[in-house]
Amino acid sequence: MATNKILINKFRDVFGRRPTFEAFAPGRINLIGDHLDYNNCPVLPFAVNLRISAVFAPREDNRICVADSVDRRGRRSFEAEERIAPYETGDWGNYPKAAVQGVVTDKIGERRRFKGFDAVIASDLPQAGGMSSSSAFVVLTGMIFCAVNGFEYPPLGFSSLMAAAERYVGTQGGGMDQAACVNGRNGKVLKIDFNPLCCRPFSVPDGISFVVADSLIKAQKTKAALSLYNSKPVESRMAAAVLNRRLPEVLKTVRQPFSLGDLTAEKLGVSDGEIDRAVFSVLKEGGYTYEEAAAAAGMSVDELKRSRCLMSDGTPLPEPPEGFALFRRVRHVLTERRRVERCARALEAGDAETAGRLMFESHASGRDDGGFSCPESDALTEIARSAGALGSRQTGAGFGGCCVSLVRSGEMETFKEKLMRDYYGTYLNRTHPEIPGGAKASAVFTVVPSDGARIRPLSV
Ligand code: NG1
Repeated sequence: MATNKILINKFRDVFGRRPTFEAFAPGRINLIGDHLDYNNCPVLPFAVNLRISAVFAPREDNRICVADSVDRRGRRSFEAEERIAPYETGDWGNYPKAAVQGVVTDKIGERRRFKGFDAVIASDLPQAGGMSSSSAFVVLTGMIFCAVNGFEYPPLGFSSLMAAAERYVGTQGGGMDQAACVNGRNGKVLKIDFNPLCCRPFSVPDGISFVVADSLIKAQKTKAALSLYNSKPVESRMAAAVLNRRLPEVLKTVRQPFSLGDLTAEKLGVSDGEIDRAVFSVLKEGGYTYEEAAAAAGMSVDELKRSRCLMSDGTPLPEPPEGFALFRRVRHVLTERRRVERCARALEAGDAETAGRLMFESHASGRDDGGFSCPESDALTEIARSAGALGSRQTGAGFGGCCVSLVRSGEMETFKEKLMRDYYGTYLNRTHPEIPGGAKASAVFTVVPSDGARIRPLSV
């Protein structure tokens, strides 16, 4: 990571003046509960000690200029105005644009003119690694834009604003990343609930460490990767449409309209077993065609596509040859939310073994029912298991990226060595000989739960 001094010097070179503030926004690890947030189900992430940092100074006009500290990514410059046109899909400049557009849209009723800023940024987060470098960047630039304009939001309000703002880049995510980035607390894991958003920090048992291992399989947020991610929220919405029509026939306590996150024993006043029996009696196990899903939801195909199935480019999700796996997607959501609750209780009670076992089960659910794993993450978590991890799972959006393992602190060094040998040495060399050795050398590291995003004046 570039030190502040490097960032300050770079700022002087690029903008010909001194920066006046510094800021950072952390990435996050999700311990358990992926592809749940957009279904309003709880998740268990924490902000990490890796982050995007910036030094910045306000400008008198409405221009935002962001430069990368190492010139690798160049600079982006745009104006804060009512409608900010995006760069091409996948361009990093869309993240600050997303943040600024989000705040401008929220404030345009009370203010027509906005102040911009100059900033130099640096990141030590793995890119496309499932550690939310994109949301950290959105939160960072959103926070700077608010600061230079004197806008103040409460932390949960700002988290929700940034979650909605990030959809500008084309992802249909649910808000976990921005909430973890803003509300992170040193030494604490966050239990995050949605609708309404609530972040509860709690301590983790002594003597365990969180080890991250990057599978080195990258799911860049290109158009294809966006579609891969967005297919999951779309399938969830389709499943919810079918269940809204069919579930009340067999479960009398359900109140429409409901999301998958409303299907809990607490809300419905029945047991988990009864919910499962009802849900899986009305969903068929095989794939659905559009016609079948529309008929089950009591809609025309057109209405289903328009109301539930649109991707970020406005076209409906293409029907997979094997059909939409609604049964398995719902099974992932229902079982994973229970694992999240149990894992939170286990960690709070100091029971790392149970928490770890739930992480392994969670990975299997993401692989078999969620459909967002990949062979490399599967191999990596199995190698972590045989290297002594209490638990291990792919974290974040999936299709590659990082795995997080729960490891007894005293066993960390041997654990890391085994991972280096068996995954990066043997497995990856055989399956991906094109991945350079340098990337492998820095792919395993320990993370600690850390504070959320902050701004401070720079001392002169
Ligand atoms: P990452 O791993 O940061 O791309 C994405 C979504 C989250 C959540 C996870 C899966 C965005 C910005 N982030 O995270 O909301 O759905 O996948 O749990 O869309």
